[in-house]
Amino acid sequence: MGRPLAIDVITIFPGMLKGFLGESIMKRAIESGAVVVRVIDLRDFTHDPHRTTDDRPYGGGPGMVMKPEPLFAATESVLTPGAKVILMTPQGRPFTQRIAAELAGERHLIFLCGHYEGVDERVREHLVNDEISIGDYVLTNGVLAAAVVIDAVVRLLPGVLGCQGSVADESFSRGLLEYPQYTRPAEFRNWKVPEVLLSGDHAQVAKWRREQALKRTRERRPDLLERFEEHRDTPSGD
Ligand code: JDE
Repeated sequence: MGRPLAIDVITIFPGMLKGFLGESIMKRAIESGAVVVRVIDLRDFTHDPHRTTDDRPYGGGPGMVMKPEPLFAATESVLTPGAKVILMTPQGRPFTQRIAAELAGERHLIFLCGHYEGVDERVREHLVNDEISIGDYVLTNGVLAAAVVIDAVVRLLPGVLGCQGSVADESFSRGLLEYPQYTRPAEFRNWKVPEVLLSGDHAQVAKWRREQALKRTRERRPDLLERFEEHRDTPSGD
């Protein structure tokens, strides 16, 4: 096994990550030491009786803004040289498989999970060094967005998926959608598995799968196909 990836998640909803971290591949990745995850309660870095993490915006207007002091104190309590401090926000760079691979090569990731209308701009300017969006929609807070990114990154760490070799083989890693998959039985309610998959002819199977992946990508995600044709030799989903 290589060096472990350290991940800190700073949030006012630490409980929202407990189920995610305690199940399936994420649980095994933690048990195996491939990743070390700490969940930090932002309220532990407040000093007032109400444990306040947000306040009204200067200049007026609706909604609340996350205060800088608790976010700086919580981050600085875990900061290491070279750590990547990531803010989850709809304004960030759109998350892709390529960014997942990039983050899987880091040593220490610190996720700041925004809430309300956003965070004080000084957090962005002087604390954060990356901003990531998981898509064009608004969540009530960034912790589920951080969980999505962590999931995509941890499965890429050496040893986490076992010997399936499935990461490199995924057609999405090559910029296409997956081909259709079938398992037994060969006939179910009169619906038959395509004959070629039962033929044992590996070259024909590979050809069929390539065609199906291209057809599916053309129908559902022509945007991916354009990029696939532009950079046929770049090994990533971006
Ligand atoms: C992350 N895609 C969506 C939401 C927000 C109006 C209301 C709320 C740091 O600032 C944030 C963070 C979040 C939570 O994350 C997401 C998300 N990827 O929603 C807001 C923005 N406008 C602000």
